[in-house]
Amino acid sequence: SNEELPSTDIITLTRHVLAQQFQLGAIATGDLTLLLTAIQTTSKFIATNVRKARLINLVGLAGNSNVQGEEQKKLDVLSNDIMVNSLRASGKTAVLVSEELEEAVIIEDKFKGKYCVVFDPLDGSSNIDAGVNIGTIFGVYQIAPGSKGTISDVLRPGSEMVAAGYTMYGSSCNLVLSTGNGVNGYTLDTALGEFILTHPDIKIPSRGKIYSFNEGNSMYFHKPVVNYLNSIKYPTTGKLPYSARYIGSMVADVHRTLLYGGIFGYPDDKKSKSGKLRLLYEAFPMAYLTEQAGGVASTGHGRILDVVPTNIHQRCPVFLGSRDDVNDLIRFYEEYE
Ligand code: AHM
Ligand code: MG
Repeated sequence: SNEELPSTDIITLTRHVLAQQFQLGAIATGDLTLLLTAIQTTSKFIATNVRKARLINLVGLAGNSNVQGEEQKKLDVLSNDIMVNSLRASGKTAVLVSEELEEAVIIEDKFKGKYCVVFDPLDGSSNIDAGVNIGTIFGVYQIAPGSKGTISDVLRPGSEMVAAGYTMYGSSCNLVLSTGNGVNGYTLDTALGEFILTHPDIKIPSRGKIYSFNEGNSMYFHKPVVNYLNSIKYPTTGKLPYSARYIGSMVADVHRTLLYGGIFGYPDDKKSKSGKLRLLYEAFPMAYLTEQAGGVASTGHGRILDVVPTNIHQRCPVFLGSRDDVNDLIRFYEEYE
């Protein structure tokens, strides 16, 4: 009969990354695979907490006490703790930068490894209490040769990252990852507790039909952005206008952009001089994934991955997505230069 048999040869994230590392031969020590195993574990742990948040009173403000008198932690604080603990214990990290922590964490010698991880443990905070998609964003650097792991190991352009990705907590839990060799998407099989390769070799369409901006900020936008948005909303020469989609969770908006194409933007404007999104653990990882998927990621004035950070929490304007769409926007910027 035509009945499809279930596959007996599933490709888990660990298997897939290991296979890619094998191809690199001698350079690969398996350390990155182990680091990614730790990151997968944190994503699974955060995913279960996100799912049961309403039931165990994790939403809302931190500082409430539960019946046992223990402090209830907000989901984003909890997610941060989960990541710091797991990444430290992996023995593979030297420096950690989290959106939730003012200072970088320098890992003590006992646990020190050669990777630095920059992350936003739970991005999209305004969406948490409404049950809308949220996610974890991460980027990985390797410490410079001879370095013991200092802040300068993460104040480097995004182009020097060795891996980047995000996990989206939505109707399913999806981990999207690049180790510098294309982009792959994995879906958590909750019964197995494994991320299974479901979206191999993601490529962004060269042009899309969707734009994703917080247009509520329009009165603050600079001219190039205003003119660009008008050009796609009121097209000339018989083209159709673009559709608007804006979730307000970067992970969800970027995920859709990677799969469907189009443009996602969070510009700098008259109110927010550098935009809103953080360079190290929001803009860089998403720009890295976008480029690896064949798209373009720009500040409007240049390539995001070329920006050299001076501060771990600095902000950066972000435009990313389909090659043709982002290049259209860049042309509007060039008119004003
Ligand atoms: P957060 O780190 O406080 O969650 O803010 C980051 C989020 C991004 O996920 C999203 O792209 C953006 O903020 C949305 O901002 P706004 O509500 O201004 O549109
Ligand atoms: Mg954030």
